[in-house]
Amino acid sequence: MAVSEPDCLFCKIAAGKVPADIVREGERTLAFRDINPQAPVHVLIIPRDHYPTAAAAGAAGEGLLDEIAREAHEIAEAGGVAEGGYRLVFNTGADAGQTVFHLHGHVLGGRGLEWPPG
Ligand code: IU
Repeated sequence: MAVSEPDCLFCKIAAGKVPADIVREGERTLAFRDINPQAPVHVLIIPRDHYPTAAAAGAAGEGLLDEIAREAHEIAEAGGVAEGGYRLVFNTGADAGQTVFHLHGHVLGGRGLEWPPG
């Protein structure tokens, strides 16, 4: 598994080469505000290493998805939406709406979120 992909936007954000509104920095992860927010709280959590999807990160067996889930809850608490509820989403594949193929968990909260999603 490549640690970094030269043409990957989120690898560039992780390396500090492209600016982002960073809310949290971990040793293995980085969280920043989505540039096109879909809810009052909309933060993306990415691994610093390049995994194209949640499935790829899960298969690597390094506990990254667990870490992202923990961080999502801390971000939700900091954003005041943990008690009311929030959504942690991994769009996986083009049909699911994934447009950036560097794993990212969306943390969405602060408004009523409908189900089923569009
Ligand atoms: P998706 O699950 O791959 O569709 O999510 C990609 C997200 O990345 C989407 O919500 C975009 O608004 C967001 N994003 C961003 O925050 N900054 C960028 O420079 C780009 C996309 I390109």
